[in-house]
Amino acid sequence: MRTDTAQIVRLVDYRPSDFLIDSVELDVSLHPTATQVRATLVVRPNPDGRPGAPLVLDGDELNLKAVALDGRSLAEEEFEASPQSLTIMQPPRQSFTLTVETELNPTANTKLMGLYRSSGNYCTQCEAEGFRRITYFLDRPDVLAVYTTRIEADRDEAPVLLGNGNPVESGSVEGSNRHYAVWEDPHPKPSYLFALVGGRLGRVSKSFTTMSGRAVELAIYVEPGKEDRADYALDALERSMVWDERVFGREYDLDVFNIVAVSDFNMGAMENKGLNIFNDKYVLASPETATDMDYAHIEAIIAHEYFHNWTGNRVTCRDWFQLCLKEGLTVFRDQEFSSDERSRPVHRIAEVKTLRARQFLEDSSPLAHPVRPTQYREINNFYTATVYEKGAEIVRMLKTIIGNESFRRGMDLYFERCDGTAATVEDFLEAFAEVSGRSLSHFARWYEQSGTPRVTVKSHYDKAAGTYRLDFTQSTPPTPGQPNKEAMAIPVVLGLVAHDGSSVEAACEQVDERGVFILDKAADSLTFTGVTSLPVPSLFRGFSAPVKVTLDLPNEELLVLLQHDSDAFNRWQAAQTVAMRHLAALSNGAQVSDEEIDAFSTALCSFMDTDALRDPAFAALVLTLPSEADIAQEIGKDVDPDAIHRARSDMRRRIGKTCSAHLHRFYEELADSGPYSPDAASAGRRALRNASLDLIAAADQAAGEELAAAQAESASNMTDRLAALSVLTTLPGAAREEAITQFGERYRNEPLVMDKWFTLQAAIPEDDTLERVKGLMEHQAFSIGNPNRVRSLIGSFAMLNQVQFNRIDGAGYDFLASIVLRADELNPQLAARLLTAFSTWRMMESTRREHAQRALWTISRKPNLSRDVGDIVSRTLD
Ligand code: 0A1
Ligand code: ZN
Repeated sequence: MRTDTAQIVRLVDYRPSDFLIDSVELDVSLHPTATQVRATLVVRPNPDGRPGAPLVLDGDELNLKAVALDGRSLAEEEFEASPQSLTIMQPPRQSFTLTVETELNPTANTKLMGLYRSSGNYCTQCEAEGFRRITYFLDRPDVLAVYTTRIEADRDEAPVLLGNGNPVESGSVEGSNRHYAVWEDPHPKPSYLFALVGGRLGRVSKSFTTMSGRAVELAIYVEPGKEDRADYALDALERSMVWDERVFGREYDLDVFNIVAVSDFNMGAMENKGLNIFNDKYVLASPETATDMDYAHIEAIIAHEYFHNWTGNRVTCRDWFQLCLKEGLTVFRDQEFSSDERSRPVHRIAEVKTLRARQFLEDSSPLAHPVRPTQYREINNFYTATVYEKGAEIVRMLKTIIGNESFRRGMDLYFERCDGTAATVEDFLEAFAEVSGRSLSHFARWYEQSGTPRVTVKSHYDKAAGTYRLDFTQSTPPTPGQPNKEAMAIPVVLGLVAHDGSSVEAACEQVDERGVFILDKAADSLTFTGVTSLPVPSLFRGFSAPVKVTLDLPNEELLVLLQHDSDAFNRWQAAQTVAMRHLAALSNGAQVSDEEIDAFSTALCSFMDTDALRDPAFAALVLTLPSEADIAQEIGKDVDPDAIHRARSDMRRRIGKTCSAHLHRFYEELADSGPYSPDAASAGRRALRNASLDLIAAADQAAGEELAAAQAESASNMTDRLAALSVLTTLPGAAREEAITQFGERYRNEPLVMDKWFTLQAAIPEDDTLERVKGLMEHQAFSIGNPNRVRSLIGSFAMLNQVQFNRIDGAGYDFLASIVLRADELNPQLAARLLTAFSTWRMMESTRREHAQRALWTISRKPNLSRDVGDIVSRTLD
């Protein structure tokens, strides 16, 4: 394979930098194709580094204009420069000043790393290694400096100039149409948190007073004319700040907090100190253009980036192997925030659905890696569900194990001890070990061992003795580089439920008063005494550990939990488990009798009778069957996506028939009333109504089509309009095509809505979808250079459309391979992310497997692949 065969970076090779940089003065003169950057660095040898070592600064595609040391231009023999690095052979042994000038072309920067342009505005992205595309630097997270940034630009082109920290000066450049602004960030930070913005932007703002009385000006900058669509994000920011003060005692530390929304961004958003930069999809919302889910994502991502101010910025990471230290912890914090702001059980179910769909999938694929990886070729490929989502689950398990009070004390100690430093996972765990007095050395294995543990539970009831025994075994399958696994420390939160729904108060030594048992051996048993009738065990309440559970309970007993468990998560889980058993059997060609499906549907009906209108959001989740991708994962090998699609459609139809009366009733009773509000309760009613519509349409195409077409036409908000259109996409025919055309016309000037339109069409499970997707690539709203557009159309086809991406003729794979190669020439990060859709290839049946392997080989043989794509393709094929 001819890729950029960059070296592998290994955790064991970590050593401190030979030099430190105390301060950085950056002077950036913005120009579309010739931006001038002058960096003045105060550098000194690191007492922990190698004495007498040369100073080697990182660069990436840089164009060096001048270099001076303590004000003296360096002679040719005193340094070595290439676009990739700048070496000063014999730097002074004490502190010195290095001045480096570079010239950049932000217009030509299609990788969207470093300084680039989006809709004509200038912006930066420096995590993980983008700062080295601006100037030569020690571009590693353990080199912390204070920054002063002077930004200069044409007043017309960039009336707004923003930097990190606080604004200290601004003015005109005499004799020109240019102006400047100076920003000072007093908090030492690594280079990945640097940012600047220059452009024509609209603004919304609000004053905030912190708990100690500090005044902070909050502002969000967006495309002019879209200011009112930033109100929800601004409100979410304020709520996040209040929450972090209340729950974690964390206060904001600058005079301003700015957020800028841009249309071209590789990820969701970025936590640059005092100047967050966001993908506009996670800022802009109005009832006509955004769904309930969009509002929820905006709230979560605004919170996430804000929370990084303490978990990531004030305490940063020593090296990129510690990425989970900031990401897992910050995801945990944003999940807690959303749970407090919305419904905790509903949010927990949503978290677990995402974890299973993305992280469990990754953990069982050739791309599986530990939450703290031990090596990488390209760090951009490690912003994964494992680092983020499983990283958050580890923090949650820690809290479960040591308890709420110790957890908060541990966080306080961590902040106190590590503030202003670049920390490690060990530093984090040490704080909790200390406050709780517990050893966490076994628990730490969660950071090191990849793969999803499987826990099998067998139950035995001895009526005569009044004892109930649960036998647990655990094992973790082999993953790349880790053939043999050790037992994990798994917190199991559990309870026993009687068949009549009352909770069983039985004693068991190993279970504490909170119902927590720690399974830390390969096998262990719990014996409960004083059990007078056969109970149903409710295990892993609230999904207390990221494991796969196999339980020997019959469906009827699981359905007792759906009706009666005090733990809402397990009520939902019970329905999912029974549904999954049927779906897997049907997909494998087994007959599932009408009685069995009826028993399930009837349980759903009685659940709906008692609970649905009390918590519609929860009911909508219970009514939604596991996805086709979930079923494929459950089956695990020789997967036939067509059989899965038929099975799921069949089961939806059968449930829709049995529950028809309930569904129609909800559809009518939950009809839109009053003006749109994105709050969780209103969103829940819409969710249940639209889940009902989906099942009505599955059982009765004509009725579904009529209702959905009318709703698509008359809806007063995007949630209902999109849900209706989504139902229509399952029903081939003229009504659908008409609705798609109308939607496309109506929103042709709304790029973020056109993304939804691309996604819906890319997900149609029919044979001509591939041609449709190819046709849509020619649509005026599509652009191969914009990550949101590419992910909406191509990413959705590959990730959401199981049957068409995995076409038996291999055409879906060939298509994705060709797009990956095209995208790689512009934006390697985007290309590499698309490519991860192939990570399921080994679980397909043999014909598909061969086609996928051929497509992957085609990619791997292409000359000059980026490191991003080269790394993913080689690991996927390994
Ligand atoms: N730290 C950000 C994620 C992020 C990572 C890399 C980026 O570069 C393209 C951008 C953003 C977060 O966790 O939100
Ligand atoms: Zn983050």
